[in-house]
Amino acid sequence: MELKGRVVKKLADDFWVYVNNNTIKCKPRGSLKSSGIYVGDIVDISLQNNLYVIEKVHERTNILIRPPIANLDQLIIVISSVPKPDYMIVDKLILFAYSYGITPIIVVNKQDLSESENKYVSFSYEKFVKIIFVSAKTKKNIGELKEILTNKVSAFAGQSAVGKSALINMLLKKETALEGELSTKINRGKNTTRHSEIYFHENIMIADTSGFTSLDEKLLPIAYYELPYYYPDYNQFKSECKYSSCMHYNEPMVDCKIKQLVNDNKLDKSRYERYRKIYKILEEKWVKTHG
Ligand SMILES: Nc1nc2c(ncn2[C@@H]2O[C@H](COP(=O)(O)OP(=O)(O)OP(=O)(O)O)[C@@H](O)[C@H]2O)c(=O)[nH]1
Ligand SMILES: [Mg+2]
Ligand SMILES: [Zn+2]
Repeated sequence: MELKGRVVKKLADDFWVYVNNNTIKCKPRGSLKSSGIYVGDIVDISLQNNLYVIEKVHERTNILIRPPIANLDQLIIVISSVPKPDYMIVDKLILFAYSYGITPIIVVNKQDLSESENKYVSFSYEKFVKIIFVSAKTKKNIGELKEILTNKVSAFAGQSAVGKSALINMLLKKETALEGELSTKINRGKNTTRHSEIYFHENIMIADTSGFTSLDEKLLPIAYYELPYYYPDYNQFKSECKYSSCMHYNEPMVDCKIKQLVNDNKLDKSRYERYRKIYKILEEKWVKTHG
């Protein structure tokens, strides 16, 4: 009999598959290469000579190489008032998520300390990204966060010290830091393979993916001319730009609705400035690789 489950941990040739509230240790069937099976994969397993074997890997919705993980549903981008958010990181993480078909969600933590970022975050992002204002300390709105995470595989990302571990440990009911996270920190040398693992509690699944914090924009799988496509806040107005291919970049303001809206403070000016910076970086990268 075949069972369907999700790979939640991988160590060399051993795989741990979560099936019906049990974690079962498996080996891949001879014809399947271990390197072709990722944490996050949905697999069929069957019992063969008292040993569970992975028979088949189901089609993936997405796959990340660094950190190695498949079928990620959501990227939880955590910010806080202290340390102050670097919104460039937020914008890059949103782009990263969209380019892989992962839903970005913004969590504004440490509401007990200050609500100083709430207004800006709402103005700039709430039209296209779900935002949850929480406190890991007082547990404010943790119910809402749990609801969003239920039955999904999510990864947490964001600057250091915003409270990712505090939130994850609370959600997973762990008192100490995640084992996996510690090991990634220790093994952060250049050539070590990144560990990835999915931790779960009830129906919340969290991928330990410490590699997201320092996202390099050069890794964004986007060509500069595709950039406008990944800005839902701009897309809703782009039919009002003179040219359907408007990049909202070199076009003069009379021809670009986005520039006009930014100029009228209807769209966030600083997010637009970051858009220009990212555009420029991607354009330079494109020129370098395409001459
Ligand atoms: N006041 C307050 N402090 C918090 C809250 N959440 C986390 N902290 C504190 O913020 C500090 C950093 O939290 P961590 O969870 O370690 O942050 P992190 O995002 O995991 O940081 P890195 O692992 O370095 O990426 C710790 O001292 C926490 O106790 C919160 O909601 N309110
Ligand atoms: Mg941490
Ligand atoms: Zn335009």
